[in-house]
Amino acid sequence: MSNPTVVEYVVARLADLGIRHVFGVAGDYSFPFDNAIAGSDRVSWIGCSNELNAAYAADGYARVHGAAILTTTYVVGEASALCGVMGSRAERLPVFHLVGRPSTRLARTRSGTHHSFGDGDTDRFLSLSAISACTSAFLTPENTITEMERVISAALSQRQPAYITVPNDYALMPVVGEPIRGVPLAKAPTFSSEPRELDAALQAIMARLTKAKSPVILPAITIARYGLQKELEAFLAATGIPFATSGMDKGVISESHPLYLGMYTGVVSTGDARKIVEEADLVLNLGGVLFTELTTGAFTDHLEPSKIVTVWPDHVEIGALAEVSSRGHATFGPIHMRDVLVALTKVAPKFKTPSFSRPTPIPASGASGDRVTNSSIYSRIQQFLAPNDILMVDTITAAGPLLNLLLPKDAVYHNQLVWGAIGWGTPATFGAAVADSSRRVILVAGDGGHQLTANEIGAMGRYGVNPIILLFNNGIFGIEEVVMGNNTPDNIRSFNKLAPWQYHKIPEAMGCNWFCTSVETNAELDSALQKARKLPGASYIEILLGSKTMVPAYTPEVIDRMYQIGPPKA
Ligand SMILES: Cc1ncc(C[n+]2csc(CCOP(=O)(O)OP(=O)(O)O)c2C)c(N)n1
Ligand SMILES: [Mg+2]
Repeated sequence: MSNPTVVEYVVARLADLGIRHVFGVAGDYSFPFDNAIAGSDRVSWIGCSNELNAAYAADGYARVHGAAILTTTYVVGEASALCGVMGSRAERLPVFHLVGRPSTRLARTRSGTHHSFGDGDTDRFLSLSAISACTSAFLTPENTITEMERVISAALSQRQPAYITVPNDYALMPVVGEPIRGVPLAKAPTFSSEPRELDAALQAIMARLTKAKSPVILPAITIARYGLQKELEAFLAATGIPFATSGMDKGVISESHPLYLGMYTGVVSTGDARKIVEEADLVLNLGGVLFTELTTGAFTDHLEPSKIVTVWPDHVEIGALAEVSSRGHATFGPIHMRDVLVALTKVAPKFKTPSFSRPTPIPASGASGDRVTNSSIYSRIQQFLAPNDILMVDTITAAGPLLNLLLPKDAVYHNQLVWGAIGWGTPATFGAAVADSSRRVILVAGDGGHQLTANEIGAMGRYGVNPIILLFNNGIFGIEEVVMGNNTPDNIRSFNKLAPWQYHKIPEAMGCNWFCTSVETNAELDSALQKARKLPGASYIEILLGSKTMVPAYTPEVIDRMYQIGPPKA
């Protein structure tokens, strides 16, 4: 039998990982990829409304499924997808971005083509897509087999996107060499720890652990990205060390875990997390928590660097650099964090878990007949969440307070706290729902963000997914007024006002046969939520907040800490 073509091989090799869907928008330079996908019985084509949405949908799919495929067309498609792909890079999600390009003959003769500046330079934008990913490959029939192994390994090692492009003519030629049949994602090889580095790192960590009296763990979301939740749970069981999460890492393992302290986010931490974390004599940062203004309550965290040991996905860093720098080994690597977790679980001492009060759910608030308020909605979302739910929260006002939710058993929480592009949530919800139809995906979206990407609802109806969408209609870019210090609803800046859409009518206009409603009172919200939970199909609940229901603006001190614009204070 003759070898598959380059595009057939790429699709088959990625399907070996267990990826079953491809999100994209078709286009002539990508027809070879489009046809190979449509012609494959191992993956299904999922057509999105635009490439940005497709990238966000692939991001959502990768969060739930482990990896995703995105395909767009040359320049105009791939450029639209960039913000989404870069978001996946920031949030550590392996998305394989497949793009076709003009044939080598067109490139060689520098013929002017469409999707260009008309100057015959077919590679002008190549580097843009390449740098949005952690690795890239320009395929030829000769290099496809080896290049695919390299980019798959790099993307899975870093849990970040890979950009794969091929000229139209090469795309349809058979690959040269012996095709490789890959293994599913969970078994796919990434990189190996260097044994002596691993040993040295373990010794350094054990030297700290055996001296520690009150250690604490901050697990990062990368633990979930690398599929290491079971390994983390085994480590927790072996050591009895309690853990807290930052906003970016919320729900990395179940919040019903008995060692869960709550959120550690500086002054806005929950439960006893702040006290226990800041009084700990050793902080094990497992997976590399990112300390940004949004994960630390505007930099109000207080962690003495010398107390921190960070197990990054690919290396280990011992906090007090000075202590080991005399030997020149403050960091160790390459080391796979799985190897550290597994090895430490066998040798780490068992600690007496400190007593702490369990984090509590958001308390009930808001009488039935009253108009909804931000806090009455948060308390109802708390009541509404069920075990195993997938909650997606876009970058909106609610994104801060909803970190206080106590997630039911095995419910997970997704946001985009580092990348923070509004509008991500709607297509990402679509992708998550495609990835796992057995779980309920619930989206919390703001009207402003929704106006960027709401057209993906059409695809949700087309492919029959059943999310529950909670749309916060306050008529404005509310959070922007909050971070600008505005407490006066009559004084909204023109650039933060929105066109007054009738959101709950969107699904019907986009061909969806959903339960759609708009609610103004707590009682209406309660009954809409109950109905949505019972219905097997999708629901869309528009919550009419009105632009007068502003949440308290940030104080000048918080704004100053976040943005640090004026001269530093003495
Ligand atoms: C792609 C993108 N554009 C602009 C911004 C700046 N931005 C951050 S939050 C926000 C407002 C979000 O408004 P909405 O979704 O209505 O939620 P609300 O703040 O009203 O709760 C904007 C415009 C952004 N983060 N991302
Ligand atoms: Mg809004």
